[in-house]
Amino acid sequence: MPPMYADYDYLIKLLALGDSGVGKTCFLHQYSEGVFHSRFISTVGIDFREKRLIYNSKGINHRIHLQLWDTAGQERFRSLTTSFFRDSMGFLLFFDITNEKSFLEVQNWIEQLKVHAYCENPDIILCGNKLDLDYLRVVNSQRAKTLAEKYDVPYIETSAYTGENVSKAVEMLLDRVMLRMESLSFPGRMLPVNVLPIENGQSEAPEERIRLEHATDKSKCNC
Ligand SMILES: Nc1nc2c(ncn2[C@@H]2O[C@H](COP(=O)(O)OP(=O)(O)O)[C@@H](O)[C@H]2O)c(=O)[nH]1
Ligand SMILES: [Mg+2]
Repeated sequence: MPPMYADYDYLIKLLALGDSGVGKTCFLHQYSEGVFHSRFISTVGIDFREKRLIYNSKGINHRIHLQLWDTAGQERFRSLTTSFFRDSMGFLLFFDITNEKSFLEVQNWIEQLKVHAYCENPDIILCGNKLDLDYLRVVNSQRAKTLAEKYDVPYIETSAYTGENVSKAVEMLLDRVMLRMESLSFPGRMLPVNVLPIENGQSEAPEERIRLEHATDKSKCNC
């Protein structure tokens, strides 16, 4: 059989986490489609969204195939198993700035990630979502920043409704994931600079994909 080549350089899988109702599905939809659906219902069986990016690192363009995995309702039952965390290279951890409980649960989500993700110190961005509802805010920014500092993760406030900081949050995570990838692949080389979306979709991804499996292998993580 002739070899098949991927039309991208990196397949990056990111996972959205956090309590039910914090806006994960809306966020991913806003990021991939650029629109907000107040009553968005995921198609059964499709629990990830995809996007192509050109990631420029030290003058070199890398073609990124981004997969953004949604937890599609399982978070309600606290039944997210290792398989869900295992293959993800980075995590968008959400709470709702208008919902105290969702913020209190952040610690539990981080503890779960530490146990089940590719390493004890996985790449996470903490996202305080629903920034457009600032007038209903119950979690002030400083509290969230203090928690984020405790776990040494960046904190950003987003709105899946207006789109504010949605791309920025994903790019922040991608920067960290790529930095880890590159430090594992080529120690000491290449620092990411910026991320540009590809306007038009490309041909269908072939079966054989370039994966950076080593980055999801706990034994080889350098954290
Ligand atoms: N105002 C506002 N509502 C949001 C935002 N994100 C999500 N929602 C609403 O919050 C509810 C839960 O959103 P959803 O994406 O299903 O949350 P999930 O359970 O975490 O996937 C829905 O009614 C959304 O319309 C946001 O940024 N601003
Ligand atoms: Mg959802």
